Amino acid sequence: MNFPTYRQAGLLIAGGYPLSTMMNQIYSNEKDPVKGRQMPVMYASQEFGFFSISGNLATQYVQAVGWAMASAISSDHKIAAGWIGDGSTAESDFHAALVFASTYKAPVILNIVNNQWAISTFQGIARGGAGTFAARGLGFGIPALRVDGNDYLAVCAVARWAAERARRNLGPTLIEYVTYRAGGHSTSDDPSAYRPAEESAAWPLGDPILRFKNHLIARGIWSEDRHAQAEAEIMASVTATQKEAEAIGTLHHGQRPSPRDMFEEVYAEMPPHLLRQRHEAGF
Ligand SMILES: Cc1ncc(C[n+]2csc(CCOP(=O)(O)OP(=O)(O)O)c2C)c(N)n1
Ligand SMILES: [Mg+2]
Repeated sequence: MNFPTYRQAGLLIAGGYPLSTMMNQIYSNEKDPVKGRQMPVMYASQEFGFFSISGNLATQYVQAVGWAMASAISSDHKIAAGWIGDGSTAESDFHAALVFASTYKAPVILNIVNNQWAISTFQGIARGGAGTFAARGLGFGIPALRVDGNDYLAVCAVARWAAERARRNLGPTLIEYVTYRAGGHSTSDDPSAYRPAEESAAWPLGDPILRFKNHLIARGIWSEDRHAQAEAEIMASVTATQKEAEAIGTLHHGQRPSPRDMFEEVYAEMPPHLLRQRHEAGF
C-alpha cells in the first residue's frame, strides 16, 4: 500500500490507473471520482493501493507505519511504502513515524525524496545544516540508504532490496533519494525569485530519463529513433486523453458534479451541521 505525496502520481500511471480518470479529477468534471472534494492532483485509489493524498504534509508517514503494523499484527504479508519531501522531514510526524517503525519493526519502506527544495527553502535548512536525511534513520536503529535518485536502475535496486526486507519481516528501511526539482514547486511558483536560473541545468546528477536512455543506447537495446517515436506516441495519447476529459467538462463548461455531492460520502451519517449547510445551499 502506497502512502504518497503529491509528487508520486507516477505510481498510479505505472500501476495502470486510467490517465483519463486522473484528468477528470484535474478538471473536477462529472467523471471526477472524488467529485471535487479534493484538490485536483490529490488522487486516491484503494483498488490501486494509493492512499488519499493529504494537503497536510507528513501525515502519510505515520499512516504508512500504522498500516504496516496492522498488516504484521494480523499476520498478513502486505507491506507499506511512505513518501516524504526533504522539507517535510522537519515535521514531528516524520520522527513519530520513525519511533513506531523501529520499535515495532514495521514492514514499511520509508522514502525521502530530497529534491533540494521545499518551495523556496533549501533542503539544508530542514536538516539543520548537518548530516544527511538518511542519517536520521541511524539514531533510530533503522537501516538507511542514500541513493542517486536520478539513476533509474539504482532506484529500482534499492527499492527492491527494501521491499524484500519488509516482506521477510526484517523491518523498516529508510531511503533518501537525492534528486532535483527542475521545475517550479507548482504552477504558481517562480523559482527565479530564490535560485539561480542556470542551477537546474548545472545540477550534476542530470535528467534521469536522459541518463537511462543513454544507458540503454550504449547497451544497444534502444535508439534515438525509438526514443523519439515513444515520446511522440506518449504525447499523442496524453493529448487525446486530455481532449476526452475536456469534452466531458471543466469547471467552466460541460458536466460537473452537483454542489450536493460535496456533502455526500464523507461521513457514514451526515452530521446535523452539514445537513443544515446543505439545505442552506439549496440542496
Ligand atoms: C503541515 C504543512 N505545512 C506547510 C504546508 C505548505 N507547503 C506545501 S508544499 C510545501 C513544501 C514541501 O517541501 P518538501 O517537503 O521538500 O516537498 P516537495 O514539494 O519538495 O516535494 C509547503 C511548506 C503544508 N501543505 N502542510
Ligand atoms: Mg523538497
